[in-house]
Amino acid sequence: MRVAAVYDVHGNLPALDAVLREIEQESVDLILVGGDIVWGPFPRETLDILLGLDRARFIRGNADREVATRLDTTADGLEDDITAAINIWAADQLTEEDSEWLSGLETTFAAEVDDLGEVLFCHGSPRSDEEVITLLSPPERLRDALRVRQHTIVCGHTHMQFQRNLGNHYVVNAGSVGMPYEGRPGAYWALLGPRVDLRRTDYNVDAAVDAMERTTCPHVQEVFIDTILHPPSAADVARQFEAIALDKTY
Ligand SMILES: [Mn+2]
Repeated sequence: MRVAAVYDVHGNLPALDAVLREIEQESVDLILVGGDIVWGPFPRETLDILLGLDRARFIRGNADREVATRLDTTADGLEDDITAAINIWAADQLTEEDSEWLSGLETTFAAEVDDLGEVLFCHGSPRSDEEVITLLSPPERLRDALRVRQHTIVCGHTHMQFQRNLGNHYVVNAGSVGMPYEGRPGAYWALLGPRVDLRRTDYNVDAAVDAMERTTCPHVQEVFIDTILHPPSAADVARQFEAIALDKTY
């Protein structure tokens, strides 16, 4: 099987459209949507496009869970007003049914991929939709997290592409379609089978910015527009995530 891994779209419809057009040129058997679908400026349209695909399978990201449960700052563990405002706004764009569907998604998915064998797809790590795996993660921190039978694990969540050995596993980060931390604009995803092919698709970022400005999404400028125009570098973000991960348990 040949799988397109489409992660962390974050409601960036123009970026998703460009990636899906490119996927049409490849003969893929499955589009694996790796979570963090709706937390972004076009939740409704993004979900509709993805639900209309045949051959798509979905796993849930932390942001989908937070939108679906309308997580705000009155809940434990969320202190960030901006995230909360976007959670509530995105939830308001969806139906009750959509939220139930998002909440009920599985958190991992396994598929037999050409030449790679059985590959495990997850959002953060196999055991948590929030655990970070980055370019810089030390293998010891992830020893327990990666205790699964599959050799190859595909993740996302940290919005940076890589492929690296971690302990006895080969870990691929598919990158982010809608909100990459790659130092360079574009829509990032991965094609698996027979090789691991980390892909970057160009799209019209200026047109996407114009469309985002016309939404009522709160904090759209600082959270989404600034990020897609001027993505931070993977190395800088990896250092920040690794510092935070030192104090967390999953
Ligand atoms: Mn995430």
